[in-house]
Amino acid sequence: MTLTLQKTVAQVFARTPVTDIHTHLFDPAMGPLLLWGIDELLTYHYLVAEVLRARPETSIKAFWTMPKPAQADLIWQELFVKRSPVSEACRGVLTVLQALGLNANTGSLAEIRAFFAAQTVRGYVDRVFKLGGVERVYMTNDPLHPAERAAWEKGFERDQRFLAALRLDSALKDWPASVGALQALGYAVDTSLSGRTIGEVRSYLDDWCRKIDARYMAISLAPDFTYPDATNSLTNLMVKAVIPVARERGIPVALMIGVRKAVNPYLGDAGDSVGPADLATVERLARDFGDVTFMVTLLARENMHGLCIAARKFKNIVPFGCWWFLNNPSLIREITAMRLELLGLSFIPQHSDCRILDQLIYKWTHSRAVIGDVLASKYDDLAAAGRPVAEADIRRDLTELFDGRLISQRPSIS
Ligand code: HDL
Ligand code: ZN
Repeated sequence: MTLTLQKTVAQVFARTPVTDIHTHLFDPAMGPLLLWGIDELLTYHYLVAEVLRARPETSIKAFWTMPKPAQADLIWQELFVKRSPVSEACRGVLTVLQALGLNANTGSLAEIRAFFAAQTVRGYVDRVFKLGGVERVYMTNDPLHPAERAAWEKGFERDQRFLAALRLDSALKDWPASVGALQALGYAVDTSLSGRTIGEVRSYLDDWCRKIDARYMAISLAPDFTYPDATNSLTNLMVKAVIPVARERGIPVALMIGVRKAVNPYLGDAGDSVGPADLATVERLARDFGDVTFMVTLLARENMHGLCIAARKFKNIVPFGCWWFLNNPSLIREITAMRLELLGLSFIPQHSDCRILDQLIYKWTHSRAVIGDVLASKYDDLAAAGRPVAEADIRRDLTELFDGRLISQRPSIS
């Protein structure tokens, strides 16, 4: 690869702001729901799993009873001081500190904590968005989460950089577990999926999509999620409530498939694992609901090629991101090359999945480096085939890949 081309792509990409279509961040007006700072960074559930591997004699229960700063101190000592922080989650913390001009070669977090104590959330949001080259992010919004619902019901002036996505896991995934919570919100659902219940679930979806201005609805699904399946409550709720509301509102449904929840329940958010999804289910949904856009991200590496093929068969499938356990340089490289080769530019290469604001800096710095490199190699191939790209082409392509436009596409049914 010619260095100038790789350098040119990197320079153009650095100046191309991204739309981050899946995060767990919150509008700063929603208060403590937005996590930021070194103690949150270090106690990210990825690093909790890693510190317990470094110190297997540590009782997981004892770890969770430690105050968060003490957890952070332990993680810093075990993963960053006593060992080389080679994991992607560790390297990410270093990238953030470096971007902020903070010294990571220290055994004490005191100076770093002092820096964060001196920040205001609004000023820090601006700084992180700038350092990460991020224009806007999509939140993961769950009205059944009491603290989040309280913020929405109290009302606040929206920061236009934080768009909403209605997350459906708590309302639908373990039906009828959520019936009480939905009833408490005034929706006359019952445990059966009677016509009235379906209608009330559709009202819940419609009411909250409107209230938060949801740009898509999302749900994570187990590997064995199947469609059709007349006997399965979740499948019926997806088909009879979620998809019709998505069609009426003209918004996509994001299917996030392959999560095996709480395989180690003691680990909390770090306790989920992975399994291969059924791609035929994704294809049948896209086939039967051709006028609805399905944003699809899968958790198993072995599903990545099949997802590209499914997207070639159905234009209303939009693969997005290298999700969670796939969000590592070696896999981002493999997946992005596969997608460019099979889908051209008709996919969304990445989302950050950030839970902590500061992570926008590292997740996008690391992803830009790898994705830019892969794209440059494809441009190299074009030059070798007599079709060199100009800087304007690179800027146009990167904007198309990262401005989130595919979320707004409206596929015709045939
Ligand atoms: O379900 C999801 O949206 C996942 O991204 C989970 O939140 C997961 O715990 C995570 O944070 N992955 O990065
Ligand atoms: Zn997520």
